[in-house]
Amino acid sequence: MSPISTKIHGDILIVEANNPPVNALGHAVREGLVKAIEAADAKEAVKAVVIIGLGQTFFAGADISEFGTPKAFAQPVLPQVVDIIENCTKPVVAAVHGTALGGGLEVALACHYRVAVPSAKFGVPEVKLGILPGAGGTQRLPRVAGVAKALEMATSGNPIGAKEAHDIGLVDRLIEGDLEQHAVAFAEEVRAIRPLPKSSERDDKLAEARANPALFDDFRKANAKKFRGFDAPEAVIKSIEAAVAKPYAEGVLDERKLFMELMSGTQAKAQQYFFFAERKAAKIEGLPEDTRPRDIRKVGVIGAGTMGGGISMNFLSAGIPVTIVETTQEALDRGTGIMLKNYEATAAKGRMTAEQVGQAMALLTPTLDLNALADCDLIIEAVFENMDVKKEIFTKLDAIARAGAILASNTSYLSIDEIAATTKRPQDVLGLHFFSPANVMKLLEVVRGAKTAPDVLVTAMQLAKRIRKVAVVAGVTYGFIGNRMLMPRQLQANQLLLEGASPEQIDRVHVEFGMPMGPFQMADLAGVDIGWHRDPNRIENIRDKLAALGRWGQKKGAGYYDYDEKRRPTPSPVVAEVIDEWRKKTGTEQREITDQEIIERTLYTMVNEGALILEGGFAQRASDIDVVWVYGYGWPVYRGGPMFWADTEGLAKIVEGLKRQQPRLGPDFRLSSLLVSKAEAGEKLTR
Ligand code: TC6
Repeated sequence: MSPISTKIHGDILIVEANNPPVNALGHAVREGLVKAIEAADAKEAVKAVVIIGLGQTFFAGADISEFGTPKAFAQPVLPQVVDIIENCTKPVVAAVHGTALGGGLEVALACHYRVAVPSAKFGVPEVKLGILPGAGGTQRLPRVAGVAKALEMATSGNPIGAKEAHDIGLVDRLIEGDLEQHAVAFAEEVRAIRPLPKSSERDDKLAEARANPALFDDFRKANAKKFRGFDAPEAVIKSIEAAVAKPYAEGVLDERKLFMELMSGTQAKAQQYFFFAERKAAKIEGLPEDTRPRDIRKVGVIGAGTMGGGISMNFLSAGIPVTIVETTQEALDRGTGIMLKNYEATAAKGRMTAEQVGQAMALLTPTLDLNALADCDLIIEAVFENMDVKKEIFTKLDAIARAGAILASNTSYLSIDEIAATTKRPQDVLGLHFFSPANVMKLLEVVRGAKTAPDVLVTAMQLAKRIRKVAVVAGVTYGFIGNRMLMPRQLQANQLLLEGASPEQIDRVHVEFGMPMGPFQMADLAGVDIGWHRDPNRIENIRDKLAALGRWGQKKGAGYYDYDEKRRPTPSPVVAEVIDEWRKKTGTEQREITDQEIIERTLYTMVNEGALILEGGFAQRASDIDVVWVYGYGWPVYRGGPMFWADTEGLAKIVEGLKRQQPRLGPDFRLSSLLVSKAEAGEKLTR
């Protein structure tokens, strides 16, 4: 049965799309749309057309699962579909609810009119998939919404709301009440108007940009940092430039060429892979199908430090009450004060109203009494990393928490099984590892203990979605997925310093690779003193020495780099001296280190660690590891994640590099047999 059906209301043809879950514009939908428009053209009795989506949304875009398959190019392709719609001899009205995204917005732009419910959203998220709106979107959107708005929407991929869309002329009428009924009434109003308004023929909104072509370079400069490394934003800009500089018929050809170039590139493949990786991460293999989540109405957080405060904010922002516990009034006041300040800073940026800040803070109950957690459905411990302290807390919680409450630890490294064993309810215990700053970072590692109950896991995954996190399930292994993979990278980076590389060189290689910062920049940001034993007489490595010298990173104006008052780094002669001293002390011979060696020793070893994690069953799938690294550590999404990147590099090349470097990788290095066997079989990690 075709996902497109039609019905007649008076002399208006209603074209309904029914392709759950998001009415993606797969081949059958495209075919159905063309047939419906052709029928409208052919039937004398039809005076206008309304296109509407059944279910939760208008068309949310092209069908991404068709990309890379022959279906994506099966006729009619979307550029043909939108032209057929625009060239319909009867007025066509797009009736939008949910999201008109990507190809969906391109369909709406090709319609002669657009009406929408106030909750509808409009966007061109293609850039997030490494491509551009390739069905006339870069040509029609600037003509309808203006060049500046089109640039912003198409390079960010972020949608705008219906009200804004209405204000800028993208939507002709906002509909309160029944969408179909009002869209039909609208179609009746406009049925006789000729000539039909065609987006591709509009010129008025291009005039400003034609008078000021420098706006494109200004836009490039203003966003250079954000676009660094990505191919798609520049192609989007070029394509919109063509819309301004050339007639429509030529502009679409430029758009097509740029689209095809992007689509055949590695970045598009990586970003499209990542789209599905993110959604797959939410699925847990092997759970009984009838597993139902537990009800979470109230959350308790132990510890009002940076982590505890940030974790609490997630729940407060989602409207879930939080009881936060500290050991002293001073710490409690400091913690809640910082939370309020963070909310106020968000409000100052216009992302929250003062009223919303008040509402969030009103849901917070600060207390010094652990017993106040007795009525919480979920309790998250967020105190410092010390197993004894954590065990003591969980023993107390076991006595306080109500039956069925979920007990979680925010530990970054420690064994959830050991923690769970201190309670009489290990089935209710799991790890919820948030990343700092916890109110901002999207990643949540959900650590599944040996005895964690299925419904506890399902609850955590559902709750993550409620607080807008991307959750990945990890097994109990030191450092879980993310931090475990960070360890070989850090070990090799430190060793490379001794062998002749500088912090600047190692960081540069990582930044050029696309990471937001290198290992030493990260250490300076997080604090060189983190995890330091604080004994100035016990100097075991370069980091200890820097910490003992008070070079604790950015906060002290000195770490692996020197910092000026604006926190701009410069290479430090003191650090160079410390490294030199340490080289002599350890008798390490200095040699020239190539950038390639840095990649092999810091990134290939991470890939190997990822493969060991898979081998040990500590991650469900390779793509989960990629989700951790993109959302938790800023791995460039245009490289897909470490596992996808390894596949694009070729596993044989990775194994060969690791074997070549093996003599330098230290006594604890173990080559993953999974990696080796996949390399030998010519297989991939992500498949
Ligand atoms: C484009 O249009 C290019 C045009 C140029 C042509 C020349 N295709 O996210 P959810 C699936 S590019 C296929 O969990 P939500 C998704 O995998 C496209 N599948 O739901 C998931 O499947 P599962 C531009 C899709 O309510 C299920 O639907 N458009 C697509 O949280 C539910 O998804 C976009 O980039 C798709 N386009 O959010 C929009 N979209 O259940 C991408 C979703 O098997 N989509 N699925 O795991 C979204 O941003 C969101 O899905 C949403 C709904 C906001 C529409």
